[in-house]
Formats: sequence, C-alpha cells, structure tokens
Amino acid sequence: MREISLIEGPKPGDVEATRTEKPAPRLIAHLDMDAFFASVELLRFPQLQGLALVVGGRSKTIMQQMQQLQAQYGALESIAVAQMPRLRQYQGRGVITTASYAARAFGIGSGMGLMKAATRCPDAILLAADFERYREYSRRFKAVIRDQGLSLEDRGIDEVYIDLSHCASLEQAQALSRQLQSSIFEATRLSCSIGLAPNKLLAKIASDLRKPKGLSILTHASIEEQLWPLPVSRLHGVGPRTATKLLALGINTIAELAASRLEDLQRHFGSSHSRWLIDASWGIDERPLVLSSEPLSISRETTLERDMHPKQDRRELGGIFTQLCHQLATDLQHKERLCRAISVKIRNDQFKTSTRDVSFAQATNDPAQLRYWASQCLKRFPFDRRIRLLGVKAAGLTSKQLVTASPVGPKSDPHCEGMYSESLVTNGLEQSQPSAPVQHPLWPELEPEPTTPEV
Ligand code: DCP
Ligand code: MG
Repeated sequence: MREISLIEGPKPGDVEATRTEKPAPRLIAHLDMDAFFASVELLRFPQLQGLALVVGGRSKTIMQQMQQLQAQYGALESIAVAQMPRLRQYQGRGVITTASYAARAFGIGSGMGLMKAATRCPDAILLAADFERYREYSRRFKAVIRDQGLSLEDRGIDEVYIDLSHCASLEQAQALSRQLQSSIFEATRLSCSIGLAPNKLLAKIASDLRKPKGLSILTHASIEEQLWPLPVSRLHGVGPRTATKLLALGINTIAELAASRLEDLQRHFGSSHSRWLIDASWGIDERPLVLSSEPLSISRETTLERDMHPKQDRRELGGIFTQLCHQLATDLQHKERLCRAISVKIRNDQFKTSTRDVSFAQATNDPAQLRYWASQCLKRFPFDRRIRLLGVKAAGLTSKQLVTASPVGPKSDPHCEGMYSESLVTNGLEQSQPSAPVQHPLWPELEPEPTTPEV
C-alpha cells in the first residue's frame, strides 16, 4: 500500500516565499457526471445511444413535435429515430446546454449557438432541455454520496468535491471512488468521472482527464507530465479574457505560465491575480471545501450476487437483510446518530426499484429495532419478481443522546406506531405513489420479529 503523500513535489522558487506554513495533507475528489443532461435523456430515449445528440433550446416547435411523436408511438423509447427532431430544423437563438460525446466529435459543445452547431452536425438529434428532470437526477446522485456518510461541497447540478482525506492510502481512495461510481450507476444508471488530488484545483482538472467513467489521479509529482502540457484555459478560474491576454503574452500552456515571472505578470494582471496564476500553474491551491450540512440519511445496500427469488431464496435473503440492518446500526453508532425513519429499497430483475418507508417517534440506532422497522416495510412489498438489489436507509437523523428505551416495544406503544409511505422508482427516478400497504406471506417469515425489541 502506498501512503498518501500528495503535498510533496516541485515548487517554484518565487512562489515558495508566498507560502507561510505547510498545510496538513488532504485528499480531495472532484466528481463530475458524464455528459449529464444528454445522459439523462438517453435513459428515456435509449434508441439514441451512441448517436449525435444535442440538448438545448426551448423551441416550441421542437417540443410540440416530440409531444406529437409521443402520442403517435405511445412510449418515448418506441419513437423511431428517423422521426425525431434534428439540429438542422432549428431556427432561433438558443444555445447547446450539452452534447453527447458522439456529437462533440463534430466540434460542437456546451454554450455554442444551436444554429452554428447545425452547420457542423446538421443531423444531430435535438432535444429540449428538461431542467426539472436533471435536477431530480442531480439530487439522486448527490444523495448516494451523502448516504455513504461522505462530506461534500456541492458545486452545481452535476459536480461535487468530496473530502477523502480520511482514507489511509491513495489506493483506498481509489477503491472508494470506484465504489462510488458503481453505487451512483446502480442508483441512477448514469456514469461519472472522478479526479483525485491534494486540492480542489487539481481534482477538478483530474476529473476531466479521462471521461467518461474515468478515475484519474493528479499529484504534485505528476504536474510536469499531466498539468503543464494543458492549455491555461484548463485552470478553473482562467476565463476566456485572461486566456486571451496570456496568449498575447506568448503564454499558451500551463508550463509556460509556470515558467513566467511574477513581476512580468503583475504588469498585466495585478498583484493577487498574478500570484494566483503562478500558484495555480504549480498546482497550489489551499481553498478549503465548503461542506454541505449534515448527512440527511445513511444507507446500506447490496447488489446480490445473483437475482434471488423472494420465496425460494427466503432464508439467504433474510440473512442478507439482517446483515444490512446491523451494518446500518453500526454506521449510525459510529457517527453517533439516531434515526426516526427507515426505508427499504428493492430493485427487481427488471431494474424497477420500489421503496417502502416507515417513520417512528422513538429515535434509535439499535440493530434489533432497525431490523424490526425494516421488516415492517418489507411486509408491504408485492414481491412479484426476483430481486436484484436490497437496501436499507436510516433517515430523520438526530445526534441527540439515545433516549432511554421504552419498556414496551414499537408494536404495543401507540407513540411508536409507524407512519408508512412508499414509492416506485422507474429507471432510477423516484415518484411518490400513495397506496395501501400490501401484506405478503413470504418475507415476514424471514426472521422472528421482536415484539419488544432489545435495547
Ligand atoms: N450546462 C449548461 N450550459 C453550459 C454548460 C453546461 O447548461 N454552458 C449544463 C449541461 C451539462 C451540465 O451543465 O450537462 C454539466 O456541465 P459539464 O460541463 O459537466 O458538461 P457535461 O456533464 O455535459 O459533460 P462532461 O462529460 O464533459 O462533464
Ligand atoms: Mg459533467
């Protein structure tokens, strides 16, 4: 195992003087979703996979055309590709919000006018942006990260910084990152790329080095090889105006910026901006993460080795379920949190995900109580198909001291009676669905339920 030592590395002589003390080593991940809006659209238009696709504009004509096609074909995924709106049909001043990687190969991308893009790739499919949907997926991928108890800085709809400084080695951070990528994919069917580095500046550059599904490491030791060949515009903070001014000074790459003299830059950019430019070119950035508030929930889930039958594999499923509840209890105890709600998630062999929730008055982190409430949720699933994924989530978190256990268990204590709800998730997008609890004869038998949970 290689220990993390990301702070060490080459330092510019003239910048050294500006640094007063050596900060504690950090390990920061920047996670960025791949072709985010386009990828969300591909979930409902799988027939467009691999094709040049552009999301942008709110053209009424395009939106009406899609509505008519939907009415004609019934389902979005059944619409014939040949019938779908094309970039060349677009008239107006709208811009591209994002383009699929296939479309980017034609030299089009975010921020470009749609009509200009049409001259480069007239046959690209054009879809109107559906921000509400993108926001929903944004919430979902961030929830996966928070649910793992990780601290993050929310940087907008498709990117976050995550503090991984607690990882004992770079290898451990890499493994955690890969695991995050799979959990996000499991939850949303969307891929993301992650950059690992000692600071935000380098992590942001790293996440973009190998897209899609990339995992890249950028340390001070590899600055010369990985950072310096890049154009100055790749430094987050060097906008088009600064880049143009630098170019006029003969500074095109980050290496050229790193080799420039502070006094020379100061004549054009002012003192602090010049200092920042030199620091950035040497990968120096000590900005702290601006962390979001406490995690709202903590969850444990597992994708089963094979799709399991709710009845035939009852015993095995019961064991896995109990283990998940116990792991969840341990997570809560480590974080000194209690929960007031439990939710169980089941994804079936057709990727349909359903959840059932229960909330209760007496906060707990006791494994038997968590198992009890989770099994109450379990009883309300229909279990009509094999199971692919099983998950348990604790929500309504509180850091208060454990309330002294009630002598009576949840079943007989009216104040502990659960409030139930459920939802259906299709293709990863959750929709509330009020419905009566479904009693099922199979799963309640998995394990004897405690009438008075042990505390
Ligand atoms: N976006 C936008 N207008 C822009 C740039 C982006 O509306 N000028 C939106 C659409 C993108 C999302 O923000 O899908 C995220 O932006 P990114 O820069 O991360 O681009 P993508 O996620 O689309 O692609 P990549 O895989 O390069 O991250
Ligand atoms: Mg992105």
